[in-house]
Amino acid sequence: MHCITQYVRSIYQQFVQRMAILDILEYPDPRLRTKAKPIATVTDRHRQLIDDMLETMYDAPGIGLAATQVNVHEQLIVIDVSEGRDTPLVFINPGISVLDDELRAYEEGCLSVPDYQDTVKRPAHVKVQALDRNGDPFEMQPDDLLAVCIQHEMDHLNGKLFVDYLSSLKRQRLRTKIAKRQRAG
Ligand code: K1U
Ligand code: ZN
Repeated sequence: MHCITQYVRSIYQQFVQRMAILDILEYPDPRLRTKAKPIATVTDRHRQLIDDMLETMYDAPGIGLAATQVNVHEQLIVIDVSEGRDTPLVFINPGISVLDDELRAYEEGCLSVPDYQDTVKRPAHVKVQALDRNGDPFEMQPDDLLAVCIQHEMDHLNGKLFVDYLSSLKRQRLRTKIAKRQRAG
């Protein structure tokens, strides 16, 4: 993260607003399978959750986080794919339409599946509609990593994980790796 961005953020948090680092649920926690509910009205409670989720995402570090991953089952996502880590995006009640048949393969990771990456193919061209942190609607046609990340985070809101796209052999290997790690403490 750029030093100046980090410095400004830490001063802001210290004096202006209290934020919290939230616990991230880890696969195979069954709570990750919960379907998130739409948010009827965006309130200050949601804005606090957004700030806490951004703080948690930057701290992890990650490029996205869905409310499901912090055990809040409402349709809310935060993302920052910028190089400077200074362009936070918020998507409330996101909807997606696939624009054509083209798929793109990308090596994905997940904060709920630590130390594991694998390739997933997803639609390359999508249109996303959502509400922002003030409850105002917006629409965008994201490219590249942002398109991948939005789809990954929207899957979380539907109780789906990127490992669900993998072969059963790969998923079995992953479960064995996690079980071994848990035994080792
Ligand atoms: O949803 C999540 O668990 C966050 C996940 C998002 C994601 C990454 C890659 C492809 C699709 C979706 C992550 O952020 S994993 C960590 C990561 O990719 C990363 C962390 C620091 C710098 C750059 C990338
Ligand atoms: Zn994830």
